[in-house]
Amino acid sequence: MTRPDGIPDLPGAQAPERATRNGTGWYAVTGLSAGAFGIGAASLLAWIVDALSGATRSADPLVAVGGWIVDGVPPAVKAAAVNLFGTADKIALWCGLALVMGAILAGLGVLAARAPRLALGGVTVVVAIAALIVATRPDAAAMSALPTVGGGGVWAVLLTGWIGDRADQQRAGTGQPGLADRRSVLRLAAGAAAVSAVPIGRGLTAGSGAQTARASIVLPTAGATAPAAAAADLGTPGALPWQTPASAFFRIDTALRVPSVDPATWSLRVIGEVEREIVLTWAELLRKPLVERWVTLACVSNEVGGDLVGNARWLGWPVRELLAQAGPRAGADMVLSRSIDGWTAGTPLTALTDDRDALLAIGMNGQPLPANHGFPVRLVVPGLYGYVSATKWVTELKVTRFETDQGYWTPRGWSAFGPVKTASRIDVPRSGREVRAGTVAVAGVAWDTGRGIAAVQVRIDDGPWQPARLGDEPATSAWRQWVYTWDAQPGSHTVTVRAQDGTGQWQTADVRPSDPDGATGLHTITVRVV
Ligand SMILES: Nc1nc2c(c(=O)[nH]1)N[C@H]1C(S)=C(S)[C@@H](COP(=O)(O)O)O[C@H]1N2
Ligand SMILES: [Mo]
Repeated sequence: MTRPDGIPDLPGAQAPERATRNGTGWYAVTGLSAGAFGIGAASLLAWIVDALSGATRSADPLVAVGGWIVDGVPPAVKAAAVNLFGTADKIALWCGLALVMGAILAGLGVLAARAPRLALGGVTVVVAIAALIVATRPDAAAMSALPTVGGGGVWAVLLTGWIGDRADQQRAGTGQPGLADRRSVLRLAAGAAAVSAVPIGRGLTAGSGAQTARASIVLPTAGATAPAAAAADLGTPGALPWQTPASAFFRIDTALRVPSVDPATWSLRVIGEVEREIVLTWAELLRKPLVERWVTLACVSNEVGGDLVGNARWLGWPVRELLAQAGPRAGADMVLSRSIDGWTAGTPLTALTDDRDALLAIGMNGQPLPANHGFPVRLVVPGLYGYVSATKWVTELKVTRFETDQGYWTPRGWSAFGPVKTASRIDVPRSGREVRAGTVAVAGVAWDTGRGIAAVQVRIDDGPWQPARLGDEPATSAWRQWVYTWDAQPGSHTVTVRAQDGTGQWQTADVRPSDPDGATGLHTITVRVV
């Protein structure tokens, strides 16, 4: 037998040399595949356990550890990650997790060859930590940690078995490194297939129950329909539509996998400082008098000029009615809404009981909510940023106090209160573009989802503020389109916009970051006129 480098390969005699040349790599690869099989086994078991306990996907150690990292990273790291990766931050997290885990699995493989007991100790520690994380996730069920422990067992058995075999062969001088290398590569490939097959299989069947349910839903018609909005869209070429299609609507949440909730088993509990606790089922909700409202949803993380904002027609039952049935006790000033995956928002009780029509929404633009926008039921509250109000996959409303409870983002450095700040944005022309001299339509949107928009003005360079023409405002909770006809002269120019809210207050020009309660400052673009 000849090795690739031409030196004859004498079995046995070569073993020590090969061990130093290839041994570490072999053990690392074997460690990786043993761990991969363990993870695959854990995910497979989790699939079963989740199905048995009716949970969404809480028992999967990868999902639990990923979610634990998302919840635990310091706000500064999180902000840096979002800045660096944008909405790909979830993919970045998976890649980072894969790298770290790969290093641990490979490292324990190498260790197993030298100190098997120590390696087994390491495996035990890793599995124990993972099991602890799984068991303490907000959506953990009684048996949630079992799959992790089972997968850990598979990992330990394969690791000791494979590495023990190899060590035995080497000692007996019968090791056939070439064959062993090929085998370990096959094992690695099989292991990788094991870990990826489970999430892929789960993804393919994921929420098939919820998806079938969604497809067969016929939304009830609203007793009160949303006002006509035909004149809200100015139709400026290149501008975004006034009504944002669900497919183009921004998505923000901490869910690494979109929860799949079957409406048949969904219910909403109203608990806490109430006269009567309430459990509302999907069938009951569908029979309530529903209303349809235009509401623009804005994210507190939206930068000046950013696109984390969208406008849709929401169908739902005013939360006010539900809370009236529960009867909040005197002294309560907050509702802590909780989603099926444990995420929470703290909303002022008044925002849910006043006449702004905060909705327990089941429809978006005439369709059942898409899964990633909260199917089957979410909150939509005019005037408040999503992080303090717009709970998707909502399953619980706890009537409480700001001094007792905090929503998810508050201990992470964001304000407990998040009223939407007046903002305006230029969408055409795009910043940095060249435009032809002459008549140029400058257009965009302005929003203040509480007070509405009364006026928008545009300024070219350091010139005077000029009024923009406004589209209709069917609801003060919706954004408003505007257009300004500019007689553009050749050269480089800046264009700035500002909006006035329904009370006559102009948007502030003070530049502040989105942290802790929403960015301020005026959106300015630069255009070259030729
Ligand atoms: N369950 C759950 N609901 C959530 C969040 C979340 O992380 N989990 N994020 C909130 C935030 S910060 C925003 S801005 C809105 C975004 O709603 P969208 O994804 O439908 O646009 O959802 C809110 N609801
Ligand atoms: Mo947000």
